[in-house]
Amino acid sequence: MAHLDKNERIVIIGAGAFGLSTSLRLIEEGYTSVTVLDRSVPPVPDGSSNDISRIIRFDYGDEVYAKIAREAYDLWQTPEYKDAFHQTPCIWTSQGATPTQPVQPGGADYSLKTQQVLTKLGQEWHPLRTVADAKRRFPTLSGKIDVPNFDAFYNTTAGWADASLAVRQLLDRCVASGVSFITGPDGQVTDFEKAPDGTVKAVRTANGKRIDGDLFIAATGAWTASLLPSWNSMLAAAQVVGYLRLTHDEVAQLKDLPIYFNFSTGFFCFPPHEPTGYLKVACHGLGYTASSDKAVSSPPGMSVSSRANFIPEDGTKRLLAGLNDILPHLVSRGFERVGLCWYNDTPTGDFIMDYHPEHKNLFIATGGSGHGFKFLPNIGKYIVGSLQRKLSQDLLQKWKFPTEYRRKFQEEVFKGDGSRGGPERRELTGQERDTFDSALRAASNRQSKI
Ligand SMILES: *[C@@H]1O[C@H](CO)[C@@H](O)[C@H](O)[C@H]1NC(C)=O
Ligand SMILES: CC(=O)N[C@H]1CO[C@H](CO)[C@@H](O)[C@@H]1O
Repeated sequence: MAHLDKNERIVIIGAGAFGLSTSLRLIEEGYTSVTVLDRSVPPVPDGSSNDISRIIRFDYGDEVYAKIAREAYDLWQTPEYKDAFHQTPCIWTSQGATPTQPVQPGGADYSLKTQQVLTKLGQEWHPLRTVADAKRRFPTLSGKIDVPNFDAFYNTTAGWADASLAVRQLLDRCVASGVSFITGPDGQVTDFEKAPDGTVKAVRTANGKRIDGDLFIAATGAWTASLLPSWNSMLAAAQVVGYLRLTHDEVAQLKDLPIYFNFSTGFFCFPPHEPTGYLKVACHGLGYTASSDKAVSSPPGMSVSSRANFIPEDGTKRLLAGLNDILPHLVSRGFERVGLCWYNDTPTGDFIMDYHPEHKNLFIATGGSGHGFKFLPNIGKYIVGSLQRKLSQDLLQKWKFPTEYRRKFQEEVFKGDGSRGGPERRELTGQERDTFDSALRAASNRQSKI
């Protein structure tokens, strides 16, 4: 399928960062028939390419991502993206080993690797060797940050993006360039229609329609494994997010708060989001799964109009513990709103951008693993490069559809890239699922009354 005719009918399923970025790139390269399907108009409310903020950084323990993230970082400052981008220092903290406690996974090791990669790429970074150093440089960190063997580094060349604004603006550019969109039940793909040799002929949608195509690109994020055979190469896992209401004065007082990332627990926070007055905190950990009857984890609920106001109780505790380290005076306020953000994790944390091994005209573009959004401005270039098999062998290999996990157990497979801190991944309990479902219903009702 690597030699694509410019007039082939290309159908992209999913209007998140991967799908939108790909659609625009295809049009820019002269493809004439590009249609994007989704069950909602982007930014899709419960997709991970949404929300008030996403970290934009190029601090990575992996050279490939560090380089393309640097490239993306520069693009975030161009006219097409800069309205949604805010430069802010980003501080990465971790806790070294102590005589009684070995280094935690996702802790100092990953931090050290990241520092080495930055140095190798000639990128500047600044160590913060003590808590006192950190607090001197960032006086808004008012908590005790009481941790043995504190270690941290920062660079001011980082920031955050207003994700929903960035997606809305990219959508406008896609529409203006000639990408077609089908949303709502007409665009909600439920199934693939295949020929006996595995070639995909069409997709079927929630209202029974079918949409034909020559090439299909599944950019379906956390929903992918429930839609097509994924060979145990991806896992939908939910991360906790909390939004704390700040007063006008507090927004001003905290405006210089850095992005603070605790490698040991995965806790991180953003500076205040002025338009909403929210302080957002979250965890980048191993997350929670919600297994369906098909025995794959997938976000519960389809076609929701807003995110459910629910996270498990242990998630709330982790968010508040993280907040207590840096801004203890806000802990008692609690969160006005919480939510789950569904990552599509891969075994190594690498994206999957490759043809499906059993369906030669089905291309898979997903596996963001919680670090994909920052590549909104340039991921489409790499996805299209992979579609055309024009990327270097190294990159094609890095992003290939992994077939080696097919017969393995989930627990052996999803170990990630070493950047995740905090407790083991766990399945949501029955009771948590029920609470989640009622929160979803409440969210939908609230929306439909407006
Ligand atoms: C990371 O989080 C844990 C748990 O909240 C805390 O004990 C530790 O002090 C934090 N480390 C830093 C550097 O904030
Ligand atoms: C102040 C600061 O940290 N700035 C540096 C961060 O890294 C970039 C990229 O190497 C440098 O250009 C900045 O000077």
